[in-house]
Amino acid sequence: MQRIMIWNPGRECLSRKEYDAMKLERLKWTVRRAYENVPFYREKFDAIGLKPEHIQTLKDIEKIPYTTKLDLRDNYPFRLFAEPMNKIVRLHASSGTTGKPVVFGYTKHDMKVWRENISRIAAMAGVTADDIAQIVFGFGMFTGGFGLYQGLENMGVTVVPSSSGNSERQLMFIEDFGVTVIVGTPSYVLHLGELAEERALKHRLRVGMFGGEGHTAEMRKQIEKLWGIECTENYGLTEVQGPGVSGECLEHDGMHFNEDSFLYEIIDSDTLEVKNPEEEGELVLTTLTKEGVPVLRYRTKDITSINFAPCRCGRTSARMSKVKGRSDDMLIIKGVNVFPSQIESLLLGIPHIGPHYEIIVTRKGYMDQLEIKVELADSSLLESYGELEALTAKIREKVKSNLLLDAKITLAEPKSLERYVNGKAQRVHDLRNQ
Ligand code: DLL
Repeated sequence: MQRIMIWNPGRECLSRKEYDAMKLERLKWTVRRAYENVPFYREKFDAIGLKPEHIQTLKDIEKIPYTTKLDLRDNYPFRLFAEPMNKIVRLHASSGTTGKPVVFGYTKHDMKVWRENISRIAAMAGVTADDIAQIVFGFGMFTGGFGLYQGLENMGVTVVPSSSGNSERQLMFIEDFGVTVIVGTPSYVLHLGELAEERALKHRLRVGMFGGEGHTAEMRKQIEKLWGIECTENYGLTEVQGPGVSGECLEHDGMHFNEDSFLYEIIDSDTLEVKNPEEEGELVLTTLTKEGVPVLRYRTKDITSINFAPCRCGRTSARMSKVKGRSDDMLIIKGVNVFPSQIESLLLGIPHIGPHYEIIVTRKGYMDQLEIKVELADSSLLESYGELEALTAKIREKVKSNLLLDAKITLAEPKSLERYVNGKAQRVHDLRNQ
């Protein structure tokens, strides 16, 4: 078996006690800086009579109010910065499509930590300096492209920063450069895999590092089959850094947190109470080293749970489970709670249909209507009306028996449903409030 390196054993293999001590010290530092340098936090603290010195244990974090996306937006562009602009070396912005984005600044030290965090997750995926990695995440204000690039380069990996789009060129590089690692959103890598198969592309890819969006086990199987690679997944968000918050090792049993950089909590999205982190709930993150924009108790809306058991890979850092969905992605259709990932799981098990779909929810009078547009895997079925009917009925039945919802199923021609923003697939269209 290939020997996989742990990038920084001194940080990835601590005892729980050592992690907690380090986290407390860093939390105190972060809280004090946020209070002293960011009026938004000072006002929030003052409103409830909270002072930085009231944070004496990790549990004391519960005294601090949550921070939401709206809070961040209200402080556009730089009001959350804890350092003057001459200490900021990079700006990134969240990828919201409407209204003002949220802007984040990184100091030189923040960039160093970020590079380190990415190097760790890449090593988890089995990437080494011998690899050639093609990054098909968008490069720009999105943190995906630049975030992964700097950490891979830091390891000595040969980086091909091809960014997203222009699929034919992507395939040419993969083949001609002997690329061994592909880094991008799972939906885009799947799309490239379909094109590669059509062209019988010869390649040396062996590892996929995915992130920026979730993917189901079924989708992973399809990608592995198409490319013949081992898939790993990474999690992160612009609000606390970008990619590098957590990453999956080759044991494939959750994503290891960079615990020295981020403090995690799990809360109930409705009652806002802190839960046992091993139970499923909304992830709340606090930065522990961030100088540019420290963030306290940010509600990510991502639904996950934490596993503290040491991993077979040798790391002891806690792992988060695959993100089940976002609490604000959860659709309530005719009273039934549905995560898009549940629909994806159902669809990907059905032969003849491709991995691309759209979920459209509308309202007629008081009644919710669910439509699922599903792309056919190939055009051969288009010639037989009977087969199309049978396939539609099959999908409808599967949705009905699993989700107890009657959906209108529309089959779409192959390759008619692709839409990406920063390489992330846009799949859910909830039109009920329009
Ligand atoms: O997507 C950062 C990133 C880039 C992570 C590349 C990993 C790789 P944002 O654009 O701010 O940042 O989007 C963050 O994307 O709150 C999740 O809802 C979702 N997300 C990111 N990674 C995963 C994942 C980047 N592995 C938002 N599984 C997060 C599920 C993910 N959802």
